[in-house]
Parts: sequence; structure tokens; C-alpha cells
Amino acid sequence: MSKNDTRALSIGSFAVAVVAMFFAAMLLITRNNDKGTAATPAESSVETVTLNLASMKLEPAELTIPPAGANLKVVNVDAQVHALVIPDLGVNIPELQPGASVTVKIAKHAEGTFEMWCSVAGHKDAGMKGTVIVGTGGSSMDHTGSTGATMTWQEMDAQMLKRAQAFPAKTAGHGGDRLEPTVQADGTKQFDLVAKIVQWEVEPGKFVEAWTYNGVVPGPEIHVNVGDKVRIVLKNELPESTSLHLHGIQVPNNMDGVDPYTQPPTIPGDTFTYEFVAKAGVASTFATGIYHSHHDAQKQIPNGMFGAITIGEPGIPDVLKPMGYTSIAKSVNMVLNDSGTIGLSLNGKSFPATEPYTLKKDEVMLVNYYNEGLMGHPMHMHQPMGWVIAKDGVPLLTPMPTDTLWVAPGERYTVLYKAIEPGVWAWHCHILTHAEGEQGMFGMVTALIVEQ
Ligand SMILES: [Cu+2]
Repeated sequence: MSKNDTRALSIGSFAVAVVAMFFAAMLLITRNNDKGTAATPAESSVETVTLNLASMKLEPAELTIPPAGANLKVVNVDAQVHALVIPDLGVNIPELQPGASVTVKIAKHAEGTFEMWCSVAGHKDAGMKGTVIVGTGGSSMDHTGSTGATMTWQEMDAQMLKRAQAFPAKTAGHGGDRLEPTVQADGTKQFDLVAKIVQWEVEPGKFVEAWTYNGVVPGPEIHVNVGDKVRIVLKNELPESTSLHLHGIQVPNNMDGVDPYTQPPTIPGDTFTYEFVAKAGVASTFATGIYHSHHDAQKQIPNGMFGAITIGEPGIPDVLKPMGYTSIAKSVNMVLNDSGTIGLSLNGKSFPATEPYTLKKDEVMLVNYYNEGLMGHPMHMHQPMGWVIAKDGVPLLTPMPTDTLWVAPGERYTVLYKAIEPGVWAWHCHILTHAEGEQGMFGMVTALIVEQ
């Protein structure tokens, strides 16, 4: 990006940040009321503070608890068992399985700073330790990456500028690229997938333990034509069983990948072969699906086990053609995620490591949104109005305009965006705690760059 581009981005980010902090505060109130973890109405006003047990670290490492007490929600977002002790506050969670969470009540307590750590042997020394501050410093659950410290507005601007200028930041690994099949003698297109754990750089310097297909997040895109004979050979190199579900794709029941109903689990070291003839969706000429794990899915999927599978090509609806939607210059799969080791991300990367997309003025980009996370995300493109042309791989009878599109877990939407005006246009999830805080933009943010 040029200097002007990044400057435009940073000025925009400041304006949004002011609004963001206001809405983030409102969201907190709503979220607390929605929690429902409190047993009695009297407890519903108690704040809930979240602590993630991540790969050899506690997030946040500095946790603030109000002196009035709080519900402490401890989530194990890692792929191995962890524990948590805060002796001074009477917290002792001896074991928390991967993906599990538990909420403990912390009573009213005098202000002070206390130690916390994971009590699994070796984990504390490896970095799983932090401090709990009982005080009025504010909640630590409001946004990812918050420093919790008070900044002047000048410091805040400087930090936001630095972050905006880091975009697009280079990281190791790129997911979602198309996988070339090996074509068999009978014409069958074979795709080989290996399920394995790798260290994945989500944002610069932040490596997480990702559960992947072929070592990338998202897994490689599988693309075939209607009528193709398809074979997917899945080898399991994970420390636990798995199975591969073809979400939104018409396959015979025994190829649906839901163990133990349609197949036995594919145990570590084993291989399972999925075979089917590629069909368009019902009432469609194409299909827009996703392949993902259907075994211990609440862990395996958010940790990275998902990839697009597309059959055929969506066409441009006739009604949009007089509006300049004549050909598709670029097709993009955009997989949303919010949980597991990967966390808030677009195609397996968090801002500023997300990928920018460049179009020339008047060009049209087709975007397939997929949500593989645990919550809905309203995806917002700043300038160009989009047209939703298909839901879950089936064309809409009438395209629907959108600048903000709610994408629920499991849904797919196909949207055409036309580049109207040159500039850097932010493109992000509009749940503001997924996108921007006092440190600047983070998580589910990228940009469309429209060139003259
Ligand atoms: Cu979101």
C-alpha cells in the first residue's frame, strides 16, 4: 500500500474507534445480561470476566476483577488439558479439557495484585502465568489485545497509525489456495488431504497450534465441475480421531462424514476415502460448500479444520447486468472464524496479517462468505454496495442489496461487489469487539483497495 493509502486508513480508524468504544460498552452490558450463567436474579448484575487458557499462555496475562467480585469464565482454547489456580482468590480448577469452559464466582475482595498460573506440570515455567488485579481498572473482557492502560489520545492515535501502517503484514503460511487434483485414468479428480497439527502464524509473531488440512488455514480450496467424479483421500495425522463432512454438498449418505453414524471414526494413522459425483445444489447450477471436521468439531473446526469446496461457477443475474455487473474480475472465498486457537480471523489470519483485495474501478468481485466460527458475524464493506446473489449455494430469485450481511455459523453467502470509487475501503465484521479497539484495528478486518 502507498503512504496515502495507509494514512487514509488510519484517519478512518480513529473516527470509527470513537464510535466503537461507545458501542463496545453497550455490547458489554448486553452480553452480561445475556450470559445467563448467574443462578439468581441478584447475581445477574455481576460482571463476567473471561480468561483464555491458550497455548502456553494466559489471555489476558493481566486480568482485572472488580472489587465487588465477578464471575470468572475460564475457557480452554488450547488443544491440550490445562488448569488454573489463583490461590489468593480461592480459585483452583485442577483440570479443564480442550474446548471446555467453567465459570467460577470470585467474591468481593480487597484491592490488590495476585498471581495466577496453570498448575499442570511444566506449564507455568513455559509461560502460563499472569497477574490478577482486583481493582477498578475496568474489565478485561471488552476487547482482544487491550492494553488496559490509560492512554492519551495522542498515544492512542500513534498506536492506531502504527497498526494501520503494518497492514498488510507478512506472516508465514497462506491458506485457501486451490488444490490441483491428480486426475486418475477413469477421469476421477483425486484430492489428498492430510489432517495434522502445525504452528500457524495468525498475526506477526503470534504462532498458535492449528489443526489443519495440509498444514494451512483454511484448508486448500477444492474446486470441481458439475458431473466430475471426485475422490478425497483423508489421512489422519492428528493425535485423535476425525472425520470429514462435506457441508452443503450433495453426497450419498455413507460419504457424509459423520462418525459414528455414516462411517467409523478415522483413527490416528488411518486413511478414509470419500467418493461422489459432483452435483449442483438443489435448484442451482453450482454448489458452494465447505468441508470440515465432524468429530470433536467444537475444537477441531475453530482450531482450523475447514476449507471451501466449490462446484461449478455462479453466474451473474440478468437483473444486475444493466448496472454494470458484466463479468467477474476476481473470486474470493472469505472464511470467518472467532474461536479456538485461531480466534478472530478472516481466512485464518488476524489484522494486520489479513489479505487486502485489489480491484480496478468498475471491476466486480465475487465473494463467498463462510462462517466456521461459533457466533454470527455482520460483514460490512464500506463503500461499494454489494448484491447477495446466492445463499448456501442456491441463487436468490431476486438479488438482495447489502452493505452489512449477517453470516451465521454454517451459512454461505455469495455476494457481488463492484468497485465504484478509488481508495482504501475497510471491510470488517461489524461486531466492534471483533474489529477495533483503543490499540487500533484487529481481528476480523481487511480492506478492499480500489485503483483508478
Ligand atoms: Cu464478528
